[in-house]
Amino acid sequence: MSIQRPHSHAEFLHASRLIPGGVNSPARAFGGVGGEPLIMDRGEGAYLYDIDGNKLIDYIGSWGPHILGHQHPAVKDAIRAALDKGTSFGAPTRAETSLAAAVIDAVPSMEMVRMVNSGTEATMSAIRVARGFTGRNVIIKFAGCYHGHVDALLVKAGSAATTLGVPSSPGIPPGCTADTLVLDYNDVAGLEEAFHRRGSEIAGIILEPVVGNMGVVIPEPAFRQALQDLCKKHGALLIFDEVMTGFRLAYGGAQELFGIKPDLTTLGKIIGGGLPVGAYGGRADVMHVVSPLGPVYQAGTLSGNPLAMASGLATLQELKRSNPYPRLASETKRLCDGLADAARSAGLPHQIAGVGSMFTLFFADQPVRDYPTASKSDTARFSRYFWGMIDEGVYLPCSQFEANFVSAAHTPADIDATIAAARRVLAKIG
Ligand code: KE4
Repeated sequence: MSIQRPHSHAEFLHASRLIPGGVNSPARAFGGVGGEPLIMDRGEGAYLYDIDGNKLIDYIGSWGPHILGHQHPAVKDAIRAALDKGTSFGAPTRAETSLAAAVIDAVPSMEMVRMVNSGTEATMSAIRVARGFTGRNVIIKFAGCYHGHVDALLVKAGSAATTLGVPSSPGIPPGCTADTLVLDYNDVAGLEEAFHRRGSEIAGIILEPVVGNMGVVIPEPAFRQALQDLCKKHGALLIFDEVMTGFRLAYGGAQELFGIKPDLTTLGKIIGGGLPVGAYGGRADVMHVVSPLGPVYQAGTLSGNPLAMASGLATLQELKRSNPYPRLASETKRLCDGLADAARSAGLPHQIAGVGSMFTLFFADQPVRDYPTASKSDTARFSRYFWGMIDEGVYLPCSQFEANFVSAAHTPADIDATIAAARRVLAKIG
């Protein structure tokens, strides 16, 4: 039964006359699946409600922030209390120190941290700090990883850049990316060759320690070891972009799962609890180059905004108090097993990749370990799956090249309903 969405259609036409593509971020544009986005009215727990009154089980969670679900009471209460003091002062507040302390407590590799307003600002700042600290220019990134819309990193980028077919964006002068070296994820030989040829020029490597932005791709052990060994040998900095994985895969992020201490880490999403926050930090000696302590400039009018700090701190405190991670992992695995069984029963080639509460169902007949293998996925079949699930009341990321997120608000009944819906949809999409 197709869900009816006349109000979304009218509102989207109106928005499209005022905002490019009718959206404030192309990831929401449904470009990869065709059709028009649903216009949302509100979120409650594991559910979104669109302006036509349709209720959907939400596996986007605002693209990661809502690990506790929408409108968690503790988060709302914290924002309300902060609001009663004002919204922004342009001066230091205790809230900023409190969130910094919570982040540093959770992520042992982070001895100092600077708050910014988005993941993009965090990664942009982190590569500037790496270049300023080492005095070198080259940054290595991996095809399919997405680190926000930073000029130097919008090269073979994942997420909506890939979804919409523009992984390397126009409008970026060659000089901005001349020092960006793009390799394939999990390619140890390629990494060794790059360091053999240009090791003395490499300021750092930035990567998603578990990729979400080409769909979920997991780093192989040899690749994880090579990253650390080569950076140490050549004096380059290892930068974990944990904007998505931070506080998602574990309270200490992917680096806690893998037992790796990167030199710098970027964060976002969950540390804002749904309000705009990004952060970068790491070794104290590296962070000492950051202005006003050192010469590497980085600033922001609303960085450390009190409302956002309150929202992020309440989120981290609730995660630490409730420790949802074991249940998130077991329920996500149950969901992935159910989806795999449904795809198998339907005779559809598929790969499932899941870590913690992040997962992707790829319509691919080979394991997905990098951008070339991810790109072989059947995106037309994904589109039929996506719309079939929408009609079943299940809201998935609108691209094959994104991660799905399970929240602490998803109930066992929600997981059961999602598996049952997938079984019906996959049986008929062909
Ligand atoms: P933002 O600037 O969107 O806050 O963060 C950029 C970013 C950096 N690093 C990683 C690993 C990320 O996943 C992101 C943003 N993720 C996308 C979803 N895949 C955000 C969705 C959007 O662009 O609207």
